[in-house]
Amino acid sequence: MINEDRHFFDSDLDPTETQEWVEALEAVVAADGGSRARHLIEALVGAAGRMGVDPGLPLTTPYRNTINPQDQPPFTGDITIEERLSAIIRWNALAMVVRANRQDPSLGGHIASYASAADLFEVGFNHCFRASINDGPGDLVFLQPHSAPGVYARAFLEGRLSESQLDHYRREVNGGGLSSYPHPWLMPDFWQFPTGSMGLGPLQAVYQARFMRYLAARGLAGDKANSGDRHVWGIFGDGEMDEPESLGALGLAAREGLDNLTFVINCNLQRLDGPVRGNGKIIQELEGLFRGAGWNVIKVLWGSDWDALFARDNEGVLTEYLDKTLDGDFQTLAATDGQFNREHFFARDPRLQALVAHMTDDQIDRLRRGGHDPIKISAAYLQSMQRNGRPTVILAKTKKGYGMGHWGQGTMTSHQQKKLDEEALLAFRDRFNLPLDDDAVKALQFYRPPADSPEMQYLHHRREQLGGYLPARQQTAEPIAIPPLEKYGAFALQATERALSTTMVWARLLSGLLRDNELGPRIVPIVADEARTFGIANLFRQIGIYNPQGQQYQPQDADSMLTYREDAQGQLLEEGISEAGAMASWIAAGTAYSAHGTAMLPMYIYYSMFGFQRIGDLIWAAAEQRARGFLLGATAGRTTLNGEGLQHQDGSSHVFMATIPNCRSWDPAFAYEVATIMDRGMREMLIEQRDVFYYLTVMNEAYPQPALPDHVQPEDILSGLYCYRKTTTGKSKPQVRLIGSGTILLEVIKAAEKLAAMGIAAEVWSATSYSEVERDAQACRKAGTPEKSRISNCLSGDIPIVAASDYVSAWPARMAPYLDATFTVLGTDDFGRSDSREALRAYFGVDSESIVKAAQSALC
Ligand SMILES: Cc1ncc(C[n+]2csc(CCOP(=O)(O)OP(=O)(O)O)c2C)c(N)n1
Ligand SMILES: [Mg+2]
Repeated sequence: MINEDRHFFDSDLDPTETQEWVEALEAVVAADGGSRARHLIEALVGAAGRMGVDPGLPLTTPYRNTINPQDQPPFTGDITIEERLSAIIRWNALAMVVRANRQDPSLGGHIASYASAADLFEVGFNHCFRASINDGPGDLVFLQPHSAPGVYARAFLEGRLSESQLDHYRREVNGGGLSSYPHPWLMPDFWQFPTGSMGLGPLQAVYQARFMRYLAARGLAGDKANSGDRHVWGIFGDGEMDEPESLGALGLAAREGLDNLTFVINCNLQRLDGPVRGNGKIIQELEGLFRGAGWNVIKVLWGSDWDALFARDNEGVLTEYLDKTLDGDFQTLAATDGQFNREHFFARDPRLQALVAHMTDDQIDRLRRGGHDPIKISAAYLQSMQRNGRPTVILAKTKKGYGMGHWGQGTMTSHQQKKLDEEALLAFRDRFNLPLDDDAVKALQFYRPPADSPEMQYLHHRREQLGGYLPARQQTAEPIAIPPLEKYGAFALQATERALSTTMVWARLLSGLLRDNELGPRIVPIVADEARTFGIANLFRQIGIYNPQGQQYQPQDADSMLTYREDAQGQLLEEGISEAGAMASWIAAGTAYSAHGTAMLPMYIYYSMFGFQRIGDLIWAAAEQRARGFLLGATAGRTTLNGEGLQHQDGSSHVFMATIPNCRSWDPAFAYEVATIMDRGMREMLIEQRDVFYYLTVMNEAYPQPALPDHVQPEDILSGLYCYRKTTTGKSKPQVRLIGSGTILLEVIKAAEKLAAMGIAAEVWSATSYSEVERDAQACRKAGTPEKSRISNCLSGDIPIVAASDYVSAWPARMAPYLDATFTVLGTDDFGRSDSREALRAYFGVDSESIVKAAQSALC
């Protein structure tokens, strides 16, 4: 019955009537053009809605180019020279990978991806990607990671990389080599954005475009006229779009009207293992997703040589067959020759066959997909740069391994093809008319045309017009003065009667810093819907929440001191429940010194469990991108955040963090420690311009804060380990050493007092950072001077040591290899659970009682 109903509704009740409507529309188009027709359709759709009829409009358009040939702007380049240049770059990229693997087959590398993307890259480099605008910063370009060989090959032509560097592709250990993928850490003056982990590039591109707008709105972008013109480009893969991060910020980009952003998706229909959507059409799927999210979509599917075919296809039969051909079949059509395409595609319908009857098999073979035609690509790129309030995605259809013949074009295994035999190399040379003799081809010689050749002059001229060469990375910016700690943080150095948590201490320090005229505006506080949790809701009113649309509604709490205030010049980034988005904002702000020439200081405060554990890969990318700033892991510690239970209680973030070489992590217990660490961090990042970032765990347990002890110097706190209290029993030498960090230091102090009451002399140490201590010990050991390490200076001898932590025991245990004494570690090694702090600390064995027992047994 249901099926019959469906059949009833799907069938055309009155084909004649339908035909009349279509003809009426055709008449409107003929008389008044497409925009009038569009107006009428919109009016009809609106009317249908009012009548309660769901118009059920598709989000996709036919499988054709979005830009009609008659609307295409004239191509402004020299197509012959550009095609010669891209052929040479293709060759050098291929030669680089194959040479590396001749030297050492384990090195790897990719040929097929860049082969498919070369024209997408080259049109960008020749026409769009600006290195600088009026001497100010230029566009930001995110490049597909495994197409890096093409970028190196271009830089070689430009004279920015030497033949020897090309020859050391993926050989970096002895210097002078080239990274596998875009790695700013390893090539700091070259690569800007690490895109090696699929999905992080698209996400970051959105937030960079957004941050550009944020800087401009706040008057921090330098010359405002330039900043309005800057653009963010990202060339990504169609397979990469499967990553949740790739699509996760589409809504934000549309909502905030980021028309300074273009995604170019190289739709070669394949990923590593096989087709992206064998049974479907990835381009149509992406079109629907992006259009639904509010983006402009420009499809670049067919090259110029298809224009004539479409023009003659009066019945729309070509479009119909392209529409119904699956990607899996398109892949086979890419992997085969003209004859096969004629027999298996065009022969499906006599009308199709007739369309190509005048063409030879070779001509059919050379029919280009849109993503291989610079003329079609540049039309799309130029259109995407027109500001219409929406971001743009360009869906470019290509062939994976384009030009690699049956050795790689469209083959299921093309992604990992990195060896080509001589026959394949010679065929590649012929396919792209490269000026190389057989011997040069077999020897995989790199080719650079003479400096005075038209190609080289053209190449340099184009880049000159676009403000210089790309990619290129700026490494420093103007330093920013840091106010003296006493000016904003004196309270933190004195004892407080009032109980304060370290989160509250941090918030107070932040408030003070925000008031500093020079540093204040450069701070970018970031939250992912937890400002109230961490007690910084006052910032809503104080500095405003950034929203490019300002606040068009009357907030419910307008009369409150803490009113929820959105503002077009707001300073706080409230990212909603998106830790990945918040982290991408943190990266944009933390690398603003490089990407925008304006140093900023991001402080992102979040539930500590949803940091390294949830978005660790983004933090890793931030590290390699040399981001500078503070990450605040709040409500940290497995027993300190007590009620929230297993999923929230963080006992491991410090262990993850310790694996990131330029992240300095801290687990402070007291206000003066927090203040000292913040002060040092800001100096290190903004004045000394060192590429480090700080991870600080801050807690929600409030207790009276002690004053900075007289015997403690800032260097002691910053070394990661210092003596907080000498023995209290009057004995000259301690019998046991107790170490604690974070709130557990208070349990350690209590334990020391209990031990003293038993007549046992205990020394109390605060470990502000086990990883700093361990890194120092490791460095001293490597340098052959272990006796100079902080550990040796503080903890040498055979006095038993007990360390207690709110983190897993692996965190303090980092010190174990460097200690001579008996070392007992108490940690929180288990799933978390809900209960009172006392109960949890007893359960995990990190309360004062457990510490006393551990000390007693260590003394036995
Ligand atoms: C997060 C992550 N997972 C897996 C990979 C390994 N990887 C690199 S490229 C690739 C396939 C990419 O396919 P696509 O995005 O379609 O790019 P194409 O090479 O086809 O242009 C994979 C799986 C990676 N780099 N990052
Ligand atoms: Mg692909």
